[in-house]
Amino acid sequence: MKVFFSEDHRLHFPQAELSGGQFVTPYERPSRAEYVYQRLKQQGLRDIADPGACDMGPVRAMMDPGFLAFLETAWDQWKAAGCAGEVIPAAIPARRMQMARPPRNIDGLAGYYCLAQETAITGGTWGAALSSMASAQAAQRHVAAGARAAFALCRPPGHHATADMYGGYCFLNNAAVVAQMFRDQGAGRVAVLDIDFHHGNGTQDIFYGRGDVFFASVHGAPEDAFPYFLGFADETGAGAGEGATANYPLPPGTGYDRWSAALDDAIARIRAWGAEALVVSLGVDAYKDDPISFFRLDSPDFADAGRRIETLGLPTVFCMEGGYAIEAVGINTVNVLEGFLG
Ligand code: Q9C
Ligand code: ZN
Repeated sequence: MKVFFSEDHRLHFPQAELSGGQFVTPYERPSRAEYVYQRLKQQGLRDIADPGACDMGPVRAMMDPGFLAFLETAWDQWKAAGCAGEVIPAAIPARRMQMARPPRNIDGLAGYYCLAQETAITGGTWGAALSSMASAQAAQRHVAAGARAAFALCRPPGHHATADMYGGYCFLNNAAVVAQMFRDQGAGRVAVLDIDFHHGNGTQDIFYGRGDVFFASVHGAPEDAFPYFLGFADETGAGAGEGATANYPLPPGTGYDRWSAALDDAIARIRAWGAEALVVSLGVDAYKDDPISFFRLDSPDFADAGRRIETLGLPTVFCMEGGYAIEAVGINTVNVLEGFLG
């Protein structure tokens, strides 16, 4: 399976993540990608290519222009305003502030585009986010050209980002752009299967009202897990998208039996729906030793999950999302790909 990976992910390495009222070294750190890269090579998945530049066309077509301009200039504006640290806004529009409009002040503007304050922006964030998107797009083009599957080793991840919000370590929604690229190239129906521990709120939001992209997510129940406010089982899509969203929220302590039953149901729904291409949001934070998650999957379970996903028989783009048990991230990610390859 061909892999796309850009070293430019290293441009994004904030010092600060707001966690438990303290600033800690971010869980989402460059070594995550390095461990996946090393494991790929170790296991003989050596066909690894730099993706080249991001194609801004599909990004601009999907994302809010003000949001993109914000991401590109946030660091410079923050510094120009005399702020000493990394971009972390204090105020976010909350209940009954739906009329919010983008303010001029950069602290207010960052809050306007932010959905969670753990995620800092630095001078390298925009470049890294573009390089992550570039890997996803290159993987999509490779599959569109006839390959059965490809793996985009995306960092930073994307599935929490909406068309106009960043957070949850995500800035640009790679999986959503890949799904749309399949549509633009003629696939009638595309599915996104999100197996990251966290609900893919951004991807869900982007496609919620649409009947042409199915979104399925297996994740920690929102009562107990980030992003807290989305991912309930009764979110099933709206309007033309009614029935094209499927959420499988699962409780703390969930092991592979229950998790894989949810995965099987998601796979059956995607099969019955008639998807012609598949995008997998591949997070491995469902792992038992993940430091910020509460499922109990073991490393061999990820290979079994890959086998099950393969049974769909679809052209498949894997986009890397989360996974924070640093050394196991490589093993678990590559296990999914190896399970898929059989
Ligand atoms: N104190 C992804 O897996 N909450 N994002 C962290 C740590 C945010 C996860 C809590 C988790 C975001 C792509
Ligand atoms: Zn996650």
